Amino acid sequence: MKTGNSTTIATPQPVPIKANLADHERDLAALAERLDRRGQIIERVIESVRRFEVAVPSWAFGSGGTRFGRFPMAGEPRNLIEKMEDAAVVHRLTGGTPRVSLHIPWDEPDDPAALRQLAAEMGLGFDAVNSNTFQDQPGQRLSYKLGSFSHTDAAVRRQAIDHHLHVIEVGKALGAEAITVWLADGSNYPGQMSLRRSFDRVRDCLSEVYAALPAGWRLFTEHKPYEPAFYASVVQDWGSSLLLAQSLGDRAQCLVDLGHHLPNTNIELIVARLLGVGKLGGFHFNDSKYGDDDLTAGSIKPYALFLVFHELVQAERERLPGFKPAYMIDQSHNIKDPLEDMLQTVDQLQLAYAKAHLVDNDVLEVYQNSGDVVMAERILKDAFETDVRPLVAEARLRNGAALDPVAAFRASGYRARKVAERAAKAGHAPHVLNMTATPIPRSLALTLYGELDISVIDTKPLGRQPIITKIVSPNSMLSLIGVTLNGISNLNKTDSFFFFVQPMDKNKTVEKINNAYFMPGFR
Ligand code: LRH
Ligand code: MN
Repeated sequence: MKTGNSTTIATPQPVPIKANLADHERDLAALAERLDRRGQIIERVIESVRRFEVAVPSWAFGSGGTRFGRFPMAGEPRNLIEKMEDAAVVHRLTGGTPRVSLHIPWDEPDDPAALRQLAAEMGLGFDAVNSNTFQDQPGQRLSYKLGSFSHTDAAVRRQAIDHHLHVIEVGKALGAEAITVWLADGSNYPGQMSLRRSFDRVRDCLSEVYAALPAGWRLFTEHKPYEPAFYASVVQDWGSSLLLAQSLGDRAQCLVDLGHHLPNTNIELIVARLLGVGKLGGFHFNDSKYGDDDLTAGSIKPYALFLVFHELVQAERERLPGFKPAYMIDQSHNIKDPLEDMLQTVDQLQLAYAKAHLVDNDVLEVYQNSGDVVMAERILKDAFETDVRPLVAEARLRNGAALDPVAAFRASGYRARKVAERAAKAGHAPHVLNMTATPIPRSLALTLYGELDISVIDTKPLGRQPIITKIVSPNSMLSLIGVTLNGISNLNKTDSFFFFVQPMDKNKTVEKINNAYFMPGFR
């Protein structure tokens, strides 16, 4: 590439990402030495990261989309089994995603017990199941257009409750132990819905679902400020979610979807509040710049993600009573390969979790109590700005996973294989590809019969007329023969030829009757 002063600058070539053990060991040793100087034991953090687990969402292995469009990707999964295959790859490469969170009916298994068996063979289990009363399913009797649990029509509420009871039954058969309830219920215009009675109806319906929870199960309420409701969402914020969870009972807790907060909301503060009252049930990890963008976790606000994990790791270390958060991912992959996006996400969560384990909470407390604002902040920043990638890679390695999951995924050729395999399964992939320059009967016959003898025609037939190619189904073979014979009987003019092409029988020779050429084996 030429620049003004004619020095040539090489065009940067994409460097294949590869992780090698020697570099890793050197980086790990350097980090261990550095942490040791800070009085921190790297082994303890590595072991914590090895135990860190997050569930992957069944609905995020295909290309997501927005209301403006979806860009399907070749090789994406087209059914639940293929989604499980992809989920197994994420666990294989990150060592930290042993469970899948299913969305019902989007990913409802025909045979939950069989799926549970198959998943177990893949080293997978199931986390919270998700209900769906934000869409009307084909054949559904009553619409959720104006709400589900908040609907003014008791029959609609009944229908929604029955759906949740069904989701619990499916979850039970899969070995799940929780149900996540996100309701799209709300209004677009002031006056459309009673703000208090709609909430009361939701609470009453939820209490019926709560009463049906199997032993040991939890119910997570998920709040969201807007979309699809654009004036008031019934469960709009963490306060509404907490009110519901508190009204239902001990096994009802709040799920925090990071994307369900208005810009600049202090989410770690909400996490601390819910932890403080034992009502933090779980997470839907993702990231966002504006709304519920469902972007890769840690891609936009990595420090905010770290601060959320700082609250969680403190609670973990303090063995806070009832602290058993269900870590789950909820993303929609519109432009990245969904699998690469998921691998990046898990890596980001492992990194944020590791960094939170580097916070010296005792020293932090000293600075907080002494009002040393700068040093208190530095304790967090030191942890956040520590490059823990070698430590996290080591934890994955010890779990039998990849140093660099995205590099390993690319090197595996998994996606290319799935492109071929899944296209073939969908009957899109040709079994035999016949490339022919000229659409002449011979290549047509070759295509039809799949005969792959190579023969070269280098001379054009004399007096070559336009060729009309017709495809006739075997059923009309007889009428074709009729036409043929007619043709033959009229073939007395010297300049016209009739070719009857059929599978070549090597032991027979070509027969010529009048100007009709019969490939052997016809008569
Ligand atoms: C709603 C939500 C909810 C899911 C859905 C796929 O925005 O976060 O958790 O049911 O996404
Ligand atoms: Mn969510």
